[in-house]
Amino acid sequence: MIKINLSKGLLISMLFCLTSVVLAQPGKSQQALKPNEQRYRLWYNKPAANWNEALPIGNGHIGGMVFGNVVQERIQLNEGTIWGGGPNNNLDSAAAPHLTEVRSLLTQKKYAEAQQVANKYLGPKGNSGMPYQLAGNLYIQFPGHEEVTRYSRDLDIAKAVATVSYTYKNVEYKREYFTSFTDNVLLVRLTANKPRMVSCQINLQSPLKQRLTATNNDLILAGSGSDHENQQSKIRFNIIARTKIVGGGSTTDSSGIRVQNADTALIYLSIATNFVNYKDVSAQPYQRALKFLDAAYKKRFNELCRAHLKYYQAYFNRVHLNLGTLNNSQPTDVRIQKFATSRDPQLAELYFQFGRYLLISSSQPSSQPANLQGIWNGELKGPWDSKYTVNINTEMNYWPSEVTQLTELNAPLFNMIGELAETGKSSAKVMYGARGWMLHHNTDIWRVTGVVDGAFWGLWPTANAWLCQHLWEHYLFTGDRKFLQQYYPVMKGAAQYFIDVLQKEPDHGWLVVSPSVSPEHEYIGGRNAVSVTAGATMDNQLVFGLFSNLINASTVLNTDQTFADTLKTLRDKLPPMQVGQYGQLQEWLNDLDSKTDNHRHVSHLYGLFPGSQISPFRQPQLFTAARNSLIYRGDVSTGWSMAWKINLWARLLDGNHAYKLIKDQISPVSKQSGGTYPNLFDAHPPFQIDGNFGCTSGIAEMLLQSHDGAIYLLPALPDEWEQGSISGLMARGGFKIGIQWRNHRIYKLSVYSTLGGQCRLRSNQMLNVKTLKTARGNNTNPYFKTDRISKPVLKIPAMQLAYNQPESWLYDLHTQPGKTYTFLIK
Ligand code: FUC
Repeated sequence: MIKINLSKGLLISMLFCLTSVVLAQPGKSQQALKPNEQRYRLWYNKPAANWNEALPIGNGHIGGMVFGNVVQERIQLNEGTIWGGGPNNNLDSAAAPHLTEVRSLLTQKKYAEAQQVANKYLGPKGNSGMPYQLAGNLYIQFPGHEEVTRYSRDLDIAKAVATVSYTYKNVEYKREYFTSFTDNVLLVRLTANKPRMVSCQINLQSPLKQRLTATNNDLILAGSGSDHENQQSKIRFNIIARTKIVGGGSTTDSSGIRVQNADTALIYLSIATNFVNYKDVSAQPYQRALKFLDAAYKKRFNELCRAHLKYYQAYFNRVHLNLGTLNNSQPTDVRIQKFATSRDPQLAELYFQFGRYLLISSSQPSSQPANLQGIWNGELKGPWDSKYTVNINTEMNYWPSEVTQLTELNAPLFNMIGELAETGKSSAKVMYGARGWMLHHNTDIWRVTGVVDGAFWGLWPTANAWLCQHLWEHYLFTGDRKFLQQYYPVMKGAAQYFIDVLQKEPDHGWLVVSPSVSPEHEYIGGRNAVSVTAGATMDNQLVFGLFSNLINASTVLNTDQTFADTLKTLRDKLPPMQVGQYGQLQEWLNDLDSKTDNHRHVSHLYGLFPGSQISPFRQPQLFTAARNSLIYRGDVSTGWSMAWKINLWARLLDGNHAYKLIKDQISPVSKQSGGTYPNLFDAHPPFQIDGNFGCTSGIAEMLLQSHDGAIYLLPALPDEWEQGSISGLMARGGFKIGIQWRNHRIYKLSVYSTLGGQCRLRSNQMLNVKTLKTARGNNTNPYFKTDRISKPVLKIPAMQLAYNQPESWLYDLHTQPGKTYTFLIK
C-alpha cells in the first residue's frame, strides 16, 4: 500500500522539478535542470494502475513500459522483431477468376451481388497477418517497501529517461531507466541516499513459450513467438539480465538475481532475436544479445547515459515549440482531465513533442517501422495484431517525420516499402494478373500482401500508391536526388500495377480501380452492407498523385520519358473530383454520401491532407466541398480520426476548429470516442500510436504549410495561441523555418535554406521588410511545382460553393544554400 501525504507529495514533486534526474549520484548534490527542460516532463504521484498509465521508453529495438510499482516494479518488455508465425505470404491463387465476376457485377450496378461474391472468394484464405508480441516482463521486488511517502514517477522526454523516487523508512530511493540508443541495452539504476540500503530480487518472465536459466551472473530467458493462423512460429529470442553492484552483493540462479545491501545496483538488460529480414530468420539470438550486453557492461552508467542523451537530443532538440507558460504543478493525468476546460496550451506543446519522442523511440534507421502501437505492446495478440494497417494508420505514423525534422527516421518505412515492392509482385501477378507490385490494407513483419480481415475491409489494392507518396515527399523536403533514383523503380512498379488493372467504367469511360473500397466504409448500410466499389474518390486521388509524382520524377531524373507520356495519357482519363447534392466532396463515383454519416475514415479528403490536390487558392469549389464533407462527418471519433481532422482543419485554414479537435483528443477516454490515456498515449480506444503522431503533424500543419506553391506561415493559428514561437520546422524545398509571434502577429522570422533557390512565403499579415519582395509570376522553385487538377464535376450551382479567401500576401526571397535569413517585422 502506498501512503502519500498529498501536500508533501506536491512539494516534493515541485522540488523534484529542480533536480537533475540523469547524472545524479546518490548522496551528491544534484545539478539544476535548465528551465526549458521542465516543459517536457510527464509526471505522476502514484504508480501506474494499468498498462495505459505506464511510461514508454524505447530505442527502436527494445521497448519498455515502466509501471513504477513500489513493492514489485514491472517493466514490460518489447523487442521490435518478436512476431508470431514465420516467413510467408498470404496469397490466394484461386481469387483471380472471381475478380472478373466482381468487376462485371459492379459494372452492371449489381452492388449487393458484387459484395457477396467478393466476400466469398476474394476475402482472406490463408491468414490475416501475424501478431506483434510482447517479449516479457522484468520484475524487481523490494520486499517491505509498503508504506512509502513522497512518491513521484516521471518521464523526461527532453532526455528519454524515466525515474521513480520515494521515501521509505527515512531513506530516499530512486530508480532510473532508459533504453540506450547507442548501446542497445535497457539500463536500470537503483540507488538510495544512505549506504547499503538497496536490496531487491530481479526476475524475468514471459507469457510466450519460454525457459529460464542462469549462467555465471546472467539470468537468461529463451523464448519463441507464437504459432498463429496456420503459420508455425519461427522467431526465437533471448533476454539477458546482468547486474553490477556497488557495495553489498548479489547471487544469481534460475529463480532470479538477489541483490543484498548494495549502495547502487545497476541492471543491464539486452534482448535479441533470430530475425534478419522478412525471409531470413537465421541469426543466433543468444550470441546477439550477449554481444550487446558484454559491450555495454564494460561501460559505466553515466558514460552510457551521456552517449544515449547525446544521440537522442541530436534529434529531439531540432525543433523548439513554445505555446505558453508552463503549468506543471499538477500531474500530467490531471492536466489531461482539465485540458478541455482550462487554459493550458503548454500541454498541447508537450503532446507535440511527445509525438516526436515516440517516433525517435520507436523508429530508428535500423529498426522495424513503428507499428500500430509503435514498439509498445503488452499482449500476445494486441489490437488488430498490432500490425501495419496501411489504409491510414501506418502512413499517419510518419506524417510528422519530415516537417518536424526527423527525416532519417523514415528509413524503416522506406525499407519496408522496398520489401513490399518485392513481396507485392506475387500478389499483383497471382491475384490480379498484373505487372508491378501491390498490397492490400494490412501487412506485417513478413510483408504479406494478400487480403486480410475480409473483403469488406480488406479488398483495397491502393496502399502501394499511398506508401509511394512518402517517397516523393521525402524528395520534396530533402532534395535528395540519389534517394529518388534509388526508389524510382519502386514507384514505377506501383504505377505499372495500375496501368494493368485500371478498368473503364461504363457511365463516363473514366479509368477506375475496380474492385476496391473507400477504406472500410459502406455505401449501402444494413445487415448486408456493401463497401466493394469501383472508382472510390480516394483511389482516384491516390493514382492521380502516384502518376503525377512519377511524371515529375522522370523530369527530375531525366529518364523514362515514354513511360511518363503513357502516365500523362492515363492520368487524363482518371475521374475528376465530384461535388454532390449536399455540396460535399463525393466519397464514391456516385452521389451516395449522407449528411449524418460520422464514419471515422475520411478517405476522400486524402486530396486535402495528406495529399495536396485541393487548394483554397486554386480549387476554391473543391475546397468548400471538402469543408462541407468534414462538417458533415463531425468532430468526435476514434483517436486517429480526430488527429486526421486536426490536419484537415489546418489545411482548411481554420485554427480554432483544429484546436477544438486537439481539445477533443487530449481529453480522458470515453466510451463514445477516443482521447488520451494518463500516459499521453492516444486512445482509439484501445491504444493506437497513430493518433499521437497525427496530432503532432496537425500542430505542425497549423503553424506551417508548404504544399501549395508557397510556404504558408502560421496558416491556422488558433485564438488561444496568442503568442509563441516555433523553430526548426521543415518546409518542402529544404527550408528550415523559425517564427516568433505575439498578438497573433509574426514579429520575427528566420529562414535557413539547405538547397538554395526561390523561397516564396505566404502570410496572413503584411511583412513590412525591404528585403522581402512582393511575389511575381509562378514560383520558380521546382519543389513547389503544383500539379494541374482536372476541373471538378459540380452537381450543384458553382455559386453555392463560393469561398472567401483569407487576405494573404506573397513574398519572394532568393536564397543561397547554407544561409540563414532573419527578419524583424514591424
Ligand atoms: C483500421 C481502422 C480502425 C483501426 C484499425 C487498426 O481498420 O478503421 O479504426 O484503427 O485500422
